[in-house]
Amino acid sequence: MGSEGCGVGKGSDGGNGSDGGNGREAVRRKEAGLAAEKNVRRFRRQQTTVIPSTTEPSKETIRAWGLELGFDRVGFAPAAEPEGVQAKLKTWLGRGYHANMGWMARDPERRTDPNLILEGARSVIVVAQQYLTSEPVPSRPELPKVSRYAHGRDYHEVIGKRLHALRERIETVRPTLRSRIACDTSPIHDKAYGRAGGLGWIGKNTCLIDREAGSWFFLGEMFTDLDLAPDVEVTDFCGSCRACLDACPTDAFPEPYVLDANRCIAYWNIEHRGDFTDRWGEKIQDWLVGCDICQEVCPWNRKAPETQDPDMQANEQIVGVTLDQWSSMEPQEYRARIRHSAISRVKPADMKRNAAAVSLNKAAAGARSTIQGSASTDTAGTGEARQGTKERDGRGPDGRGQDARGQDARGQDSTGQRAAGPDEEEGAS
Ligand code: B12
Ligand code: SF4
Ligand code: SF4
Repeated sequence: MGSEGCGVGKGSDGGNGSDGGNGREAVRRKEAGLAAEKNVRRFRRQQTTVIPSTTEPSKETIRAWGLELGFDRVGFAPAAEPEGVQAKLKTWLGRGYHANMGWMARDPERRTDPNLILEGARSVIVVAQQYLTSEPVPSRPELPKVSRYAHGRDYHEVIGKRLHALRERIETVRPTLRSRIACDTSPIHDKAYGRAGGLGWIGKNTCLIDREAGSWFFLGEMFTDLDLAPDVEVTDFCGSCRACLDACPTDAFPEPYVLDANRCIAYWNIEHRGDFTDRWGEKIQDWLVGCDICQEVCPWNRKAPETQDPDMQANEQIVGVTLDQWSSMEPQEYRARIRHSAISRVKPADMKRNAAAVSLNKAAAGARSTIQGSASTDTAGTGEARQGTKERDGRGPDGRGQDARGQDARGQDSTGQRAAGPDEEEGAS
């Protein structure tokens, strides 16, 4: 998602003690003024070239520290523009696929040029934080659907904090470390660096996917001046599968690997400000916040691991709220409730808009179901599950049924065996 756009920069970072941005540094800068800041920058530049580091923690040490701090995976990417991403990003913006996310169009160079993030960057530590839990979506049938990314504690906060802790550990070995931390908080293309650091491939649904971990994970980065060899990139394992493209109820993929935010539910119920237009109130169906469909159907998510991380567990304050409660909530209560949640991206008025639309959609679906129920003896599906021409029918790409918790879609089949991925199933390479 795009917390970076709001400029709040939660969990974001202007750098460490030697790269500006923390509390002490901010105060010092304020006192010293702009001229002094320029001197500091000049000094730092000299420092990089004049004082070579003699001690560097190894990749394996950093990886072990990262895992110890709670990350699920740690990788290393080169501090170079991830291959082809700048051109892809510009084409995407040129086609207006960023909808009203004007902040996406600012500074496209910065998103993919590590030197614009940290001058003299030499490597990028990339981290993955799994967020799939056993909590079903919706939590209970009477509740609205809040997509999984927003169930637990705000990932910007969690990843930011852990990256800061990782940096402190690295500094015990390399006190002169220059670094910059990001997690969807700066104009940086998180997935491109995650991909370059071996955390997965960018799938046709545009999410970063790993064969073992699926795609239910968040990404964060630390740009550093450490000399660390990059990890090996992962091959694209989408093969000939197109489950996500076919399942998207709003045809948001103009082509594989390209998402048009103008047609994505997650854009409309999270990023769009103000009233819905073009019948988007209906098109969001019963998704109050975000949308998980193109991930739920992905075969690589069938056996994605559930995280036990306390910070990622579903928060009842978020997943246990009824539509009526969301609709009538005072802004003050709303803010208190969503304070440590990724939902803080959704403004109180926009949450009311979403809740009103979902209520209408549920009522319409209920009415359709009643009519269908009296006209036919076919009771295989609920009205809700039949809404819309392309709506998810509760089945994965192989037609296997899925309960409200998406259990089977995650491959927890009776044998307990890992479901084959698309290549294994279809022999594609
Ligand atoms: C803007 C944004 C959105 C927008 C647009 C989504 C999009 N796909 O661009 C909206 C609001 C729709 C959105 C939705 C979601 N988002 Co979002 N979002 C972002 C954000 C801020 C920027 C993404 C971006 O740069 N888009 C621009 C286009 C150009 O990039 P792109 O989609 O990656 O598309 C390009 C690639 O696929 C590339 N490509 C294709 N093949 C290849 C091959 C190679 C070799 C390379 C290099 C590139 C490449 O070409 C495409 C160009 O069209 C990032 C955080 C960040 N700062 O990076 C989070 C981020 C992508 N979002 C995230 C999440 C969790 C979500 C949701 C799951 C939340 C939800 N449940 O509702 C959905 C998923 C929808 C989806 N299928 O993508 C995570 C994804 C984690 C992961 N495992 O992939 C991120 C990384 C945040 C984070 N730090 O964890 N999001
Ligand atoms: S998040 Fe939902 S609406 Fe957006 S592309 Fe995926 S399936 Fe389509
Ligand atoms: S559903 Fe299939 S095509 Fe889509 S991302 Fe997953 S493996 Fe790739």
